[in-house]
Amino acid sequence: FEKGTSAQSGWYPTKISKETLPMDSTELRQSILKHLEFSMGKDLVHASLYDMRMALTLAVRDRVIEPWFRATRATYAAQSKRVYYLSMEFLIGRLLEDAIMNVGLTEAAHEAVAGLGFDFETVLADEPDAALGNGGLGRLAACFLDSMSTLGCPAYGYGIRYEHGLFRQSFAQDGRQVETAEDWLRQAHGWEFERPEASFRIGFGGSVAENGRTAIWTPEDAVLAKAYDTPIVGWQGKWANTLRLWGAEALTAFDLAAFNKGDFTAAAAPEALARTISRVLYPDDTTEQGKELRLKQEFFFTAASIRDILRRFNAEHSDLSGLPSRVAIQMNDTHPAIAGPELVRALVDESGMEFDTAVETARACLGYTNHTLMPEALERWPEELMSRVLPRHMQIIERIDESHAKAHPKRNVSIVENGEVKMGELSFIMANKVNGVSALHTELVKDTVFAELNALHPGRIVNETNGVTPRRWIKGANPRLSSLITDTIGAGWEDRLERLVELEPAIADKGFRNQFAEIKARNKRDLADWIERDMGIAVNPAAMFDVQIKRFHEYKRQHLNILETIALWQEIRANPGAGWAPRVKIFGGKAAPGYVMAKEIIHLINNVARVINADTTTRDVLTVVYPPNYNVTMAERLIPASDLSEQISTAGKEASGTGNMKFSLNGALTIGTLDGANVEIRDLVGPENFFLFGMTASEVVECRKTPDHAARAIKASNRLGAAIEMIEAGAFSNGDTEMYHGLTQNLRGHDYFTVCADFDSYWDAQRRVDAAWGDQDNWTRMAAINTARTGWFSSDRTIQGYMADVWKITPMI
Ligand code: B1N
Repeated sequence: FEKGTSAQSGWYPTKISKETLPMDSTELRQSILKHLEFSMGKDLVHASLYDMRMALTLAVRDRVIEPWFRATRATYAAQSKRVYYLSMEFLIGRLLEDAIMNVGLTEAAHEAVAGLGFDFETVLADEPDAALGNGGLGRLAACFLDSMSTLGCPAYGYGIRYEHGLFRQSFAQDGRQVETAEDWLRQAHGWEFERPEASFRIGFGGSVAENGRTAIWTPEDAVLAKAYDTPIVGWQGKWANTLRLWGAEALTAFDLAAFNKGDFTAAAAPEALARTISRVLYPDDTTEQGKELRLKQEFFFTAASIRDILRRFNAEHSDLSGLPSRVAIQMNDTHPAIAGPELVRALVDESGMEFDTAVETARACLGYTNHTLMPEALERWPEELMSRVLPRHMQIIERIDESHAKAHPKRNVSIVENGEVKMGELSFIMANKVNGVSALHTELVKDTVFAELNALHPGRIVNETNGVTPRRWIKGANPRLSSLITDTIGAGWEDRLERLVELEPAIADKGFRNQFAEIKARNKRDLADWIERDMGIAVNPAAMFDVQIKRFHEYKRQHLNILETIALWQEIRANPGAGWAPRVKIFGGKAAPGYVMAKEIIHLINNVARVINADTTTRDVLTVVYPPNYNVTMAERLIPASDLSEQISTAGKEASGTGNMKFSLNGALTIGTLDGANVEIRDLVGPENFFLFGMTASEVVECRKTPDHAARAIKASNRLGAAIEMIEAGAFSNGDTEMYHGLTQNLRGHDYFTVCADFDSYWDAQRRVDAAWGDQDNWTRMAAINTARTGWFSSDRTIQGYMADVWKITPMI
């Protein structure tokens, strides 16, 4: 490294080493062969697909080491502030293709692998998805890692190395969701480095002894948190950060005395018990399970991360009052909210800092992102549980609560209430910035859940609208569109996505539109082939691909979509010659295993698909497909081939959405409500290029005040009434009239998510979609405008916002 000229840091890694120079395929081939032989212990003749994939992974990983070390050294030399992104979930998917792309080895790798007799795509497809997340929140964390590395923001992601990621979904039982354990770590994980030296003892339970100003916590049980590091390289390999995931192990792996007595089960018990902490990802999304194990998981990874952060700080500095100028800790929702009390505990009990100073110091380091307003998702822990599992932390929480109440005697806000610890309030009070994830969501955060706290701490709440990484979601997932973009506006848009506006003048050109349309058509043919191969369903690639992919939840209203599908089917049957726009309705997504209503909706969709797809009179114009086990890789396949993006949540319920952004960027038009980031998408693409329907957030609140809003809507809409009656009559359940009773009763009665009240508006918007589809060239124009105007949704822009407003960090490159 040489001292460079970077204005902020005084350090800049100017020297480009041999390792970062472009590599040719011969060199990469040598490296693959070396790893086949010395890492996998195979020669080429005997190499399996797995061997080849691992050898390629290790050869590519070698290329990531240099930027990784360089980034670490530059950060250290500049004594730069670092971001610590604490998240229960990192939904990173596959890593190989992304890394190859980021270090500029796509052509070389293709050539080298083909030259060794393997199909490149097949090798890439052999990598299992790292499904360490449920949905948007976890995928956002993964996009942020990519952007922080691309922007040269010194950062660590901290989370849990779950042995089993999100469950695998099948529809094996007559279209019902069946969950099986996912096993991504059965094979070696080629990207990670085990770090036994970075291990911490994490305690639970026990007792607290007062000792003057400080206290001594003596836990009853403890497990070992061991670090596993994965380098995350940014665009063009200029910078790499670390994703550090913690695995739980027993302190003493094995009870030899029990073993020697022949009790083999008892001998293995300590290890088995400890490991449960990092065994499974909770399959919740926006609903919380009040499980002791979940609380332990949260404390486990948060405490290990805080210790790691303090160890790194103490190795470089001696005065803990300087912590906030070196450390920015971001809490991804309330799951790591115990970071506040744990940091205070470390500062007070282990370093002798005065309590109030410790609280101030911790607050100056902490940021909190809120991702949902759903009341059931705002974490609350029974005081009894918290006191039992984390007795010292409970004391600290009470003291924070008391001093906050004392400072604001007139206001009625507390962290501990009715025997529960409210983690949202704790996070808010312990953070110097609290952010929402879209403009609308941030306003609702200010006006609803945190209205009182917002009044006490004006300016603490800021908005950082979500974004997605264009490297994975355009460059990697849609290479054809990427080439057209490069041909049209030149290279270098991948990390300057606002440049997509430069496409706009070209859209007036018929030749450009034809190319844009042809790319979509080819992506759709690829998807149609996959659907045929995978599910045995033949779909018409010229039909409109109408796609709703996301977790299943009543607020996301997949049932609104399937009701409209039923009504449409009936209308087509009644009027077959009316020139219907042919559609393929595609669904994808998982439901939390305990979420009965969401699973009923999944079951209904599969049964509706079975019945409609068997109708020869409508087959040419309407098909319903629902491939099982939706994940990141499936999203990469579906999004570039989509024409219509379904973003139809009840207004006020979807905090942001990020799939919505991926669709627009890839040239799909949106049918959607004024919810989450849909609002900002519509503002950017223009109302004429967006199919809006439904009530606004405040209209929904008003509507609910009329207790019979659903009954009235059903009465007013023959189509809706008929669709519900068909379900009730057993049309999709082989005559069983009881099967969907829970669902239809809910619609007719409570209908909290206002499916019925929004139905007619949705139907009308769908017919506007049909009409627009009739003019294919104009559809293409609108689709291209969506691509050109949504560059703002790059997660690079989002991260720049966090760096400026929340973390106060300047980039290192
Ligand atoms: O976070 C995404 C948003 O784009 C989505 O709108 C939002 O629904 C999602 C408990 C959650 N909010 N809350 C969760 C996940 C797991 C869990 O155990 C809650 N996920 C979201 C990114 O901002």
